[in-house]
Amino acid sequence: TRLILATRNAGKITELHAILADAGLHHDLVGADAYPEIPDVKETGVTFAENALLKAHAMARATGLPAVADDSGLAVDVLGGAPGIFSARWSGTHGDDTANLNLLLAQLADIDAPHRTAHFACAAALALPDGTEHVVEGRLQGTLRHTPAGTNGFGYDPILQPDGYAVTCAELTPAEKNAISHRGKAFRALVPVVRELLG
Ligand code: ITT
Ligand code: NA
Repeated sequence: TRLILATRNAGKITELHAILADAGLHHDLVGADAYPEIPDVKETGVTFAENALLKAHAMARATGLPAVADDSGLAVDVLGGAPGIFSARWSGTHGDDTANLNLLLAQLADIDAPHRTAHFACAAALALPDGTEHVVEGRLQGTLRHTPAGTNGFGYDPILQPDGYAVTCAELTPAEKNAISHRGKAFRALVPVVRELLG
């Protein structure tokens, strides 16, 4: 059966294919770009979970097919959890990873090591056309570098160093990142629910 990945973020789609396949999910996974006629829903929620559910429900309703969505971001402790749900448009331009990362680094320029704690958060939502829903969250705790390092991954990966590691997420291989990431944790927790509801 078909399961829609209700996202247009290429970095997420790449990771989700690997995470879901490794978890043994054998559905026909199709990204939102396969449905160009369906408009993006407004992310009006105030939490990752609310926004992930909004995106999953909108896609399931519009297609009549089950859909999973990912809402995620970086929460910086010294900024009170920002950029949080605004991570994709922190610089003002939605999806400009380089501008978003550079603005955040500038805002943290005077903050030194002990206070550079942060985490990635991901809400993974499943919605069925009949309105059935489920959402789970995962986190990856770490600290923020002053200078980006590494070219793997996307978004803020070059500046987040996971706790217990001496490298950034962008210096991990995709498999290493997925094994510990917020997205890996959230979607691996969602898989049993997908199995139970979709078979
Ligand atoms: P969709 O809504 O279509 O899924 P989006 O990019 O707008 O795509 P979000 O609103 O969830 O998605 O924004 C997520 C942002 O958080 C993303 O642009 C990154 O900057 C950041 N982010 C999320 N997961 C990340 C990860 O694993 N590594 C680095 N940055 C991440
Ligand atoms: Na969002």
